[in-house]
Amino acid sequence: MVVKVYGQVTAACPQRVLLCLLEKEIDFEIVHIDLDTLEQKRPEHLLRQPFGQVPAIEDGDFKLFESRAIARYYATKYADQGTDLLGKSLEHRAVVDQWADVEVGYFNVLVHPIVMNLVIKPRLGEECDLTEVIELKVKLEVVLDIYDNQLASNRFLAGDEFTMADLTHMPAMRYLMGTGLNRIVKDRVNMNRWWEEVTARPAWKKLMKMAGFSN
Ligand SMILES: N[C@@H](CCC(=O)N[C@@H](CS)C(=O)NCC(=O)O)C(=O)O
Repeated sequence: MVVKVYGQVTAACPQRVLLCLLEKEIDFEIVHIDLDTLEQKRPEHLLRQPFGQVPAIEDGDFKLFESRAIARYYATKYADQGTDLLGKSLEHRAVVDQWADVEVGYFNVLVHPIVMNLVIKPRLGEECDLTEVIELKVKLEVVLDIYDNQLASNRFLAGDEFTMADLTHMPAMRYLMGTGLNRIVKDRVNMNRWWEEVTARPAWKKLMKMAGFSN
């Protein structure tokens, strides 16, 4: 059964799902939901994602929304196929979950409004709140210091292997790297080394090609 992913391939949250499917070598089909024309708010899409956002998936009769829940579902369902994203022991899985939760609680809460201000609002002709961006950047630097410290003694966020902890950060991180704030990653030696390594992965390269991005 081919997984149907409803979303826009250039948007960060659908990319989290697509990257997981690519790492897991799962066949999928993208059903384009056009964010520019607010297709995500139409009644037929609200049946798939009641909050009017992307992504959502359909896999036979099974339907699911929320990019992180979808990614975890496929990482678990196809645990023995493609890249193991979950961790090899109960403790390793707990550490993977810990860093994946850090993405939601400490990283995305700062990066999402930064990207909204610096990338999305200008695209929509809306004004960017630079004061807010400066405040968020200060807070993000503190978070990235902790990441850099973690990556000083770990090849990846949750240890020696690439896992969901790394994957889940990548789409929003790419948007951040496309802004004028990218030095906050590049100037942190371990983070920069990590970013170069994770973006060299074949699944990421495939995703970038699908999205029409250079990297
Ligand atoms: N927590 C949701 C967030 C979904 C989300 O923010 N999607 C964005 C694209 S990355 C979206 O649909 N934006 C258009 C909108 O909010 O109308 C998830 O991870 O799936």
